[in-house]
Amino acid sequence: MTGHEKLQKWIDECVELCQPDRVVWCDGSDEERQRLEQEAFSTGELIQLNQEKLPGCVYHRTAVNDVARTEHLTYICTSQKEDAGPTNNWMSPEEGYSRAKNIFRGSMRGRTMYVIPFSMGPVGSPFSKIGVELTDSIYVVLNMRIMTRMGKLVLDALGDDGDFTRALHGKAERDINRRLILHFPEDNAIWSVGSGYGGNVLLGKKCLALRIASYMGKQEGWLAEHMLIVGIQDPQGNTTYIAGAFPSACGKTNLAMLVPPAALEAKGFKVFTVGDDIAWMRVRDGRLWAINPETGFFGVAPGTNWKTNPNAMATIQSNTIYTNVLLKPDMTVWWEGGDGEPPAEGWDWKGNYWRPGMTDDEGKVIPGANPNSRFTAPAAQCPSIAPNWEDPQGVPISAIIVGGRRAHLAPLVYQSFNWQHGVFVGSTMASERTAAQYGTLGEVRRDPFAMLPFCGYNMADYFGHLLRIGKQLTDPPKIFHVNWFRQDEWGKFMWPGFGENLRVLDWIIRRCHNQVEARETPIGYVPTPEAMDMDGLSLPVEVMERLSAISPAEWVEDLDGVEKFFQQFGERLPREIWDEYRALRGRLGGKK
Ligand code: O2Y
Ligand code: MN
Repeated sequence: MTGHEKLQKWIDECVELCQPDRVVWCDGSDEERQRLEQEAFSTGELIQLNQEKLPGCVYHRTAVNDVARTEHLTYICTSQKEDAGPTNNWMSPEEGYSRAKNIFRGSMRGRTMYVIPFSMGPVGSPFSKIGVELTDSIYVVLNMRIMTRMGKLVLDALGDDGDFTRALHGKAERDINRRLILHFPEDNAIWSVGSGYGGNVLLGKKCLALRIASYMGKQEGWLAEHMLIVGIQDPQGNTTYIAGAFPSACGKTNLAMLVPPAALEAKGFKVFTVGDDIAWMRVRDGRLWAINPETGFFGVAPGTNWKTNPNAMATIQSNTIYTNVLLKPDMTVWWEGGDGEPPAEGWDWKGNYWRPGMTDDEGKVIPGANPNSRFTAPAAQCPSIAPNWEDPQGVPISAIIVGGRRAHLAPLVYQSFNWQHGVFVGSTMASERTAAQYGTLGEVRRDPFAMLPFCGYNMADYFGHLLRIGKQLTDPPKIFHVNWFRQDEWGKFMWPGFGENLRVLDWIIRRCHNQVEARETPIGYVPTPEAMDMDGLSLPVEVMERLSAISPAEWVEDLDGVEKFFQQFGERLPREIWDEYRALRGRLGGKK
């Protein structure tokens, strides 16, 4: 099927290992999609949804033990343990291959192995990378079709000797005790076995576009980041691009598809979505340019509705794969935090008959949709998609925003003093766990640049790489920290809500263009109370002041946690990061 000898040899080896009954090369055509869907309908792997109400949409349920990424089974397999670093699970490549082979061996008997050539980034763009995923899952093929450019055009671009990431996936028994998600950055390879869901199996996404690509970026001098990309057009018609790093479950998709508040829309502001999860960035002419390497959104369904994210809702009305949501009797779908009243009955994400308020043996209410249920939808269908979202040269980034969920401490927004200080701010990024997340409520999880689960090498080296990239930039993006989640003494959110965030982005943009003053504090620059455009929003000045207030005592206490986090990297942590740490302590009056 291919003149690419290395590719053919690798496929032969995988066939020998997994023993599929047949091998099918995916061409990416619509005829192929229809054929695979029909086959999946006949086996029950997919259910066809109501084609009048949701044209082109299908439904899938995963195994009950297979509903989210499994970080504890995710490994970076480098020859030296230190190269994976203290924040990654590590296994030697020998052990990784050997343990995974034991699970893969013969696991595709009676099944088909699909060959998916895919490109992360527009085919032919200087940013792009090619991968080939082998999988025994039609669900994976159909998701990859939405999330990546795939098929014949990619195989043609690969030619007879192009480089590619070897990505092998097998469902095996989908037994959590026989599940491994392994990355071999030194071999440009990914092996994922024992799962059929999401980030574990759509190997172009978290595995390639973040873990393997971050390693490639360090070797080749570019950045693979867990960041959304959004363009804001001001009333004069100028568009400024912002990249934003937020931990999972902090509203990245909603921010990427923001609808301007009415008063700002009336002035002529527009928001354009470039990407909602991953940014690949390169230095050109002293600036940082970014592409979204994906072509779809793999978004969380619960909480998404026509009020919280109308652009996402419009996107998912057709050609969408719904996973683990509630199935209604009219063959449409519903989820908690979706639109309208819960349906009177339906089938829950486990396939059981469901009525609202039903309880389990422990008396807990049974949700219709899994909290991590998803939609996979084409980016091109998003009403706010930027006209240039597929520009092979990328878009120029003027600001990078980072942020987590902090009830106290962090102000609504602050600007770092410069790139080096901004890298420090990103490296101290943290989020408090919510009730929806595994772990202790309120516990602070350090998640530098939201890359903790996704950096394919030692995070200390990652900070060093960011610092080096900064030295190549004559016009670097300004780095900001935001916190939409600050609470008052009664536990009430002080910022009125997600829909108003464009006011903060507008201040950030005006800072980038030196159009607005700010107040200098020990942690960085914060807005003066009158600096933000508050037209159409009545927020008392005292609240704005409290949103920007800084408590040096709280910051000094937080620095103790930062110090502990940094200490695990030992000698490998760049000196500049410790310099920034000490400088901040000094500015706060809390010298050690
Ligand atoms: O649970 C999964 O497998 C999906 S995780 C995910 C999906 C889309 C975008 N981001 C994430 C994430 O965990 O950051
Ligand atoms: Mn993500």
